[in-house]
Amino acid sequence: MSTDRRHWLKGAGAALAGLWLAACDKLTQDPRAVRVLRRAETLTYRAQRAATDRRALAREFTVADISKDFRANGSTRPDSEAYQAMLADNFADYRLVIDGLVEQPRRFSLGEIRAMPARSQITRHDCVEGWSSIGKWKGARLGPLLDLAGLKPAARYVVFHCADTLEQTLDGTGQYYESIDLIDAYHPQTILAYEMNDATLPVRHGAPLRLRVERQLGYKQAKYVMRIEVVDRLDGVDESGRTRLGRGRGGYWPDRGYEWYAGI
Ligand SMILES: Nc1nc2c(c(=O)[nH]1)N[C@H]1C(S)=C(S)[C@@H](COP(=O)(O)O)O[C@H]1N2
Ligand SMILES: [Mo]
Repeated sequence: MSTDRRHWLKGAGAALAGLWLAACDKLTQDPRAVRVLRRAETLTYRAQRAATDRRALAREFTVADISKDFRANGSTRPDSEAYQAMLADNFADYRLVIDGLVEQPRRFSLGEIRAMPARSQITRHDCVEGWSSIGKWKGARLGPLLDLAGLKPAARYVVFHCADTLEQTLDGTGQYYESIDLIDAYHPQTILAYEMNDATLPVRHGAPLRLRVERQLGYKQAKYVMRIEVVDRLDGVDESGRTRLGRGRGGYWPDRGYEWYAGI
């Protein structure tokens, strides 16, 4: 089953279930409707099974397993003036923006994010380049943060816009970004981490906030997250026919040929 179909089922499932309950008495008198409902039931069941796999937790490790030297990869210090200025001020002026397909666009200070429902986890980070490191992460769960903004019904993907430009391109598609679907966004281990190994998240690992989406590979773990945009599609174009998000494949590395869904 396609991911789109799954999103649709997850997003629309609850709403439809409600409608069906309300309309149920009338519908079940119509044999055609009964057939449709039965089919939807099997579909939902299959979607549920697929979604249950996706909801399983990534393996967690113990303090003794934590890597002595967690590697840093990709950008290790965004060079933009805006980032440098925030860093110089210890991120006092940093605000995480949540916008796009939300009822109420929001801006959160680090203090507000630290006051949100948090989770700690010791997990293994696997980079496609062939190395792994185990680290302890603490951060705000993404789901409750999104709920504060309130997803609009059309919401399908959550896009993370980062502070760093990894490649200089004329059209600006060299800026790092990543995206996940709503199943991963609401996964209990999906957090915006502000601590690593019991200390403030270091710059080389993504200060002040980095995504941990533990069921996926390293390049999905967006560092230097500045803005979270909720969208209905990843390949949308603007009036001039230009892709709105990078090159339209949902992430800096997916735009360059890597899988968008990098499950492990
Ligand atoms: N903003 C941003 N996020 C990023 C990257 C990057 O270059 N910029 N590199 C990715 C890759 S390929 C990996 S393996 C991890 C590295 O995270 P680490 O530096 O904490 O090990 O971050 C990912 N997230
Ligand atoms: Mo990576």
